[in-house]
Amino acid sequence: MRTAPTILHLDMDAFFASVEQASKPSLRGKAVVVGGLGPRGVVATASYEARVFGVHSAMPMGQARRLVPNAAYLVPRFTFYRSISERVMELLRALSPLVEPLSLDEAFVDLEAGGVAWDERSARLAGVKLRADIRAVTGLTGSVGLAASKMLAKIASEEAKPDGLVVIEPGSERAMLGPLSVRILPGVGPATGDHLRRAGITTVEEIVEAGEDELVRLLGKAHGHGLYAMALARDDRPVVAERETKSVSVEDTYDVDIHDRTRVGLEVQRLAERCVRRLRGAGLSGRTIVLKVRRYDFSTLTRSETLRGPTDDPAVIREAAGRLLDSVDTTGGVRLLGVGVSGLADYTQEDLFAQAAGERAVAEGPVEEHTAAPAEEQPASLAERRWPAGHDVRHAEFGHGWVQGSGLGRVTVRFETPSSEPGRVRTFRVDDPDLEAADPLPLVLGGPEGGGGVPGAGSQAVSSVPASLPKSWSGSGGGAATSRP
Ligand code: TTP
Ligand code: MG
Ligand code: MG
Repeated sequence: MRTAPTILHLDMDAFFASVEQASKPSLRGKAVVVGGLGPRGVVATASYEARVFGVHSAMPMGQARRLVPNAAYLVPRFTFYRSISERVMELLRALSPLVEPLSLDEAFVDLEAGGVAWDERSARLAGVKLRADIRAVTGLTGSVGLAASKMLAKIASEEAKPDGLVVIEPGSERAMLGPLSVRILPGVGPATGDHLRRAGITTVEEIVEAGEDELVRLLGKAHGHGLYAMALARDDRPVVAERETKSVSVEDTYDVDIHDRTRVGLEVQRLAERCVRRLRGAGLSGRTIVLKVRRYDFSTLTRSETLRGPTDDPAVIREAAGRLLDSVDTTGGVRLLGVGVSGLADYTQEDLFAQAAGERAVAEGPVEEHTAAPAEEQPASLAERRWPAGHDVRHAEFGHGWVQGSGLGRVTVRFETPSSEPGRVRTFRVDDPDLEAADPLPLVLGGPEGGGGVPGAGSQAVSSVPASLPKSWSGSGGGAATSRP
């Protein structure tokens, strides 16, 4: 194990909820709950103001509403969160080539490998600067942990929450871990925790006292062994750059070029289904669908379409691949076809999924509604679906605002922007011709590229290009089925 606290763990504070508060001045300092508003909805996250009342991730939405009836209840805006996450990850990649993202709001960084830190002082300075940069670029706060191992860096960032920085000095690890609950160790969930408790082990210290043999006897060889090492603060796991799977794709080369357009269409559908099986097998979903076509003359092109949220729905992916094929000229025949999904996510929570599908249906307009998730996964009313709570709108006369609520043929909008004072509320008919859906505004004015805080991939992802149009397309030359280097 290294001797300086040069592994950094960053985790953004109340990420989705903080983004919403930064977007909506009237919600700052208030209880905000982001999650599925449908009947099976669960909380994705809650602002710290709402957590005081006991609301937490994965809690049924109904329970949250009973605990904090006055909170703002908002539908997640994955595309926007992802664009902000991208900006944060860029800042991390500027520190080191070894950045290991764990989720949208969380990553390990090996500062030593980046040459930006070699001892406690330089590591602390890098952490302080990172937090300031994140604030400047995104307007949000993230908490930083610094330690000599991944396990301890993550524990440190947890301790630092919210809006803080904690360094665990090498040498102090054992003393620090000792009195903590066994649940702090990676791999100790409720079940293992219970199992250990029944054996009289509740703290990390007690694991060490019980000894390795006892741990192996209780939990089996692999788990017992690993856990004992963690309890002794022995953790040599390296920071691994990027996740390995950036896209999931399948392709077929044909012995004889396919000329028949119907047959090409069927092959694409078949490949889409195979691709979904792989995607699901890996427990992933993705938001960019890629079609690859190699023509008779070996010219190869890829076309892609980016949905508003990640999906693993075969119907959605088949349809997207079909639409992409519509824009490709295959006269002369094709030798190879491929279908891939990139922009991978591991939101496996079905409910958030349904929300993402809802988001997409809104983006594509009512005509496409049949492509969304099954009816029972949809929020209650059409109005709620067309005007999801929390989403941005624009009114011809009153300007930019967001949906505070809708129902009974009405939609209530609060008119404010990230840089304005808290705004006023007005109510309209849901079919008011002056009201239209809008893209989120940058959270920070005057970002590095001059335009705003969320440029680059972000502003593209939330640009006014309809979600159903191809986002990118590259000409000949064997384009890879990934959207990002
Ligand atoms: P977390 O980092 O676990 O939580 P958080 O950022 O909201 O709060 P904090 O880190 O300050 O404790 O998750 C990051 C985001 O991932 C979160 O804002 C929403 C989403 N999420 C879900 O959608 N479902 C979940 O069950 C969890 C835990 C998170
Ligand atoms: Mg977080
Ligand atoms: Mg996190």
